[in-house]
This record gives sequence, C-alpha cells and structure tokens, in this order.
Amino acid sequence: MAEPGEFTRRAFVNGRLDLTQAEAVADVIDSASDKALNSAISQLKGGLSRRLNGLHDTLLNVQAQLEASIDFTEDGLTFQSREDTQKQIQEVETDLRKLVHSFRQGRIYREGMRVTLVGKPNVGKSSLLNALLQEDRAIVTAYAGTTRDTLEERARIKDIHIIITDSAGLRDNPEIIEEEGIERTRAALEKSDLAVVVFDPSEPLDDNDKLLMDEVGEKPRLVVLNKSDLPAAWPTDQIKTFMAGEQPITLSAKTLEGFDSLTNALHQKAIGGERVGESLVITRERHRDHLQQAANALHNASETLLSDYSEELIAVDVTLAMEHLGAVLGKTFEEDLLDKIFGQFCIGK
Ligand SMILES: Nc1nc2c(ncn2[C@@H]2O[C@H](COP(=O)(O)OP(=O)(O)OP(=O)(O)O)[C@@H](O)[C@H]2O)c(=O)[nH]1
Ligand SMILES: [Mg+2]
Repeated sequence: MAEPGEFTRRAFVNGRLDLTQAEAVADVIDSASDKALNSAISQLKGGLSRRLNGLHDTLLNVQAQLEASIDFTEDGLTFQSREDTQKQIQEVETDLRKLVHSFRQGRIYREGMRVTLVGKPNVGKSSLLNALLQEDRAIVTAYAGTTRDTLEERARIKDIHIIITDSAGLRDNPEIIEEEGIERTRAALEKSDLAVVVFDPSEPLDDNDKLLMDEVGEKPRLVVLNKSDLPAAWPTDQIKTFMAGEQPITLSAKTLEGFDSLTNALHQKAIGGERVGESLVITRERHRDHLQQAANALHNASETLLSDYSEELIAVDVTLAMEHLGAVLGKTFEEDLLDKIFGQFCIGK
C-alpha cells in the first residue's frame, strides 16, 4: 500500500522536482479557488524555484568574490569593491523582503481571507453575515447584545474564499456573558486579515463607536454604514473624523440596497489590487520563515560591510542566507521535514 504523498516524495528524492514544486503538487490538489490553483500551478512549473535559484546564484557569486579577496588579499589583486558587493547583497535582500511580504496574499489565495464583522451592539452585524451567506445563519433580534459568541462561516466571492466571523457587539459595561463574548471578538479580530467595521447611522453616535476605533487599531478595514433604508440621525460624512481616509460603504442589510459595493470591496481587498494579483506569491509559512531569515542574514551582511570588518564575517552571513534559500528549495533537508510535508498528501499521489 502506498504511503501519503509517496509518489511525489519519490519524484523529489530522485531530483525530478524540487521541494517547492513537490509542495505545489499538494497545493494543486487542495486548491479551493481559481487563484489558489493558478498560484499552485505556477509554483509547480518552477516559478518560485527559478526566482530563488537566481537569488541563490547571485549570492554564490558574492561569496566567490568574498572568498577570493580573503585568499588573495596579499597579492595586490583587486576585486569587486565593497560598495558593489553591498549593492548586490542589498538587491537580493529587497527581493526576498518582497517575497516575504507576498505571504499575506498567498495565504489568502490558499486558505481564504479572514474577515471579522465588528461594531457596537445592534448595528446589524449578524444581519450582514446572513446577507453575505445568503441564509439565516445567525440569530438577529432587535435586542442589543443578541450575539454572545463568535460565529465563523465560509463564503465565496467570485474566485476568493472568505472566512467570516460574526462577533458580539463591542460596548462598555457589558453583562458578564457578553464580556466573555467581547474577549472572543478581540481574539477573532487579532487573527483576521480584515475588519468590517459596522456603524448604524439611524442611531446617535456614542462612546461605544469611539471605543470600537481603539479596538480596531491599525487593522486593515472596510467601514460600513448600515441601515441606509432608515433616516440618518447624524450626517454620515462625520464618520470621516472617526476613520481618517476611509471611504465608507453605505448599504442596507435589510433591503440589500448597496450590498454589491460591499462584496466588490471585499473582493478587491482579497486580491490586494491587480498589481499584486499578477506577480509571484509565496503561500507557505515554511517558505516565509526561511526567506525572512535569509533576508535578515543579508541585512547583517550589509551592516558588516559598512563597518570595516573582515570579509570572513560577511561570508558567514551570506552562507547562512544561502542555506535558508537552499532549505526552501530542498537542497538540504531532514527526513522529519519530508515526513511532515508529504504526510499532508492523500494516499498515493
Ligand atoms: N431597518 C433596518 N434594520 C436593520 C438592518 N440591519 C439590521 N437591522 C435590524 O437591526 C437589529 C439588530 O440587528 P442584528 O443583525 O442582530 O445586529 P447585531 O449587530 O448583530 O447586534 P448584536 O448581536 O446585539 O451585537 C435587528 O432588529 C435587525 O432586523 C437594516 O439594514 N435596516
Ligand atoms: Mg449579532
């Protein structure tokens, strides 16, 4: 009987695929959306490998230069200047940081975007969840404090999956059960990629709306003004003093007027604008961690170059960076890691 991922593992061990390509086989099988599938296929075809191998080669060159100047320093030979070496190292570091940065996008393609609906009690968060799911999933009542626990559901907007959490309304002086709910809201917010911050313009703004802004902090957000079917109790552009630079989306969870603007905005946030959508993204935490460490090592190498330390010291960091790139590509690996990666495959494959 074949083990999980056995055939892909053999292909890797025999050098037919590198590790990023082997991982992409699993990603193609698991892909839950077109975006995820496309990025997995591009990785399988060697998109990420080529990019990383290119960077690895540049570092190998740098390393050769450094070694040469260590060995032949007495012979009056001239090598690449420290400035040029530093420039090369910095370019690789910049490229790596871009890849590290793309992980947010890659994870959204692979796993979906985590969205938390937040707002003070009764603004219509649960109604919005139901509208997004197109079913009456969450309990909706006119009583403020209806939702006590967080509720997580999956929905799909075009080619993107979103994982939506409805949460307990945030307010000062809640009842005890509600307080526990608010803690969970905070935890959900912390984990999410995006906060959908909901206001109800048909009721006066109060301290709880302000409190909300502190809770959301620096999190990426969409601002929603719900209940547009009711007369507004305050001028809605006042919201801009709360949230600098945000263009609020006005809609009604009841009549669904303006609702398309919300789904479009969610989709835009998920694909991160077309520009990011087109380029190479990394989708695994394993890759992110190694690339981050490689970039950090190169950062140290640049710093060392700026001061007058010897080439040997710089070479140590450049080697470390190459090792991390090699680990992503599977140039060096441990059996445990392979067990972990291939264990996630289905039987055979
Ligand atoms: N007129 C109108 N009423 C709405 C709209 N959205 C929600 N409501 C009503 O507002 C009340 C509260 O809605 P919920 O969705 O339960 O609000 P919530 O934010 O989840 O409230 P909590 O769970 O208590 O925090 C209910 O009576 C809804 O029917 C809307 O767009 N228009
Ligand atoms: Mg609710």
